[in-house]
Amino acid sequence: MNTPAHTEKQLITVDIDEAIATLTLNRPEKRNALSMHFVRQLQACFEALPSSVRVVILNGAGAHFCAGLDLSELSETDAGGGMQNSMLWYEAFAKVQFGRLPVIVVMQGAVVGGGLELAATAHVRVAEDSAYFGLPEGQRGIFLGGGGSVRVTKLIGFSRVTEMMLTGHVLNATEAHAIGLVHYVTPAGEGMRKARELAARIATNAPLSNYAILSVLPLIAEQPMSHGLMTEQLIAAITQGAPEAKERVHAFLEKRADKVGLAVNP
Ligand code: 1HE
Repeated sequence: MNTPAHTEKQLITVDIDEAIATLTLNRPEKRNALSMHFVRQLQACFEALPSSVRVVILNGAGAHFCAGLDLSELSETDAGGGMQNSMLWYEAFAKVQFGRLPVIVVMQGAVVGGGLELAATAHVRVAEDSAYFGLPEGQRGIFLGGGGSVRVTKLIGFSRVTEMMLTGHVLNATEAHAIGLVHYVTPAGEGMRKARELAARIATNAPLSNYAILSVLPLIAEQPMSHGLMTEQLIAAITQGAPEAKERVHAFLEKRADKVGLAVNP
């Protein structure tokens, strides 16, 4: 249950260092379990980020990234309330996935249920080697309700999600990397360093390119091929025509720009 102390607590800390904002889920005593209040705060934090921010790093305090839905809130929820709760999660998670900012998530320990649904909203996923990934909804007698049946399924496929939900199969960080659920695996305690390195690179991309990657690429992925190719042509022409693209291409041709490197590879 949400006590007054819980609803008053600042459940997310925000640290802004020039173009990079670090948002930390800060309820380690409950393994960062997501109450409705927590989900609302997440949305509010994303909405309040100043325009100077170019990249977000999302992480969780303590030994676990996120234990999913706060199960203590379920006992009083009826069907209508459950649907409203899902809508609230969808609204908040849309701010993460379809906002103006690239989001890098750093995970350790449990990334389960709603925690995995949250991780699936991010654009780049970094797992420390302690991270493990599960969908224990079947065990708890419930179902995914934070968009995971859409997002996690798109990431790792319908068959794997079905099997994980039925059997309680938990993936370790190496397995999650092998199937593309996470992009990078780091040793313990190294996740934030990796995320900052990636964030610094993302922040130097042309803003219009980052916009196209975050806002147009997901639309293209949903479109039939002929529509997708047309959408691609349009956004390609718009980005190529922008003055910033001209300057960046000239810089490369005049040997003033970095070559493609392997610096960010895992
Ligand atoms: C919680 C929650 C929670 C911990 N809701 N309170 N999620 C789950 O089924 C995961 C349930 N949690 C666990 O399996 C374990 O807590 C962990 C493996 C994540 C961590 O274990 P451990 O030994 O480090 O911690 P703990 O002793 O189990 O938990 C510490 C406290 O956090 C304890 O409360 P306390 O008052 O006794 O100290 C736990 O009750 C509390 N806690 N996890 C509420 N999830 C939008 S739909 C999404 C559907 C789902 O997410 S289903 C999956 C739910």
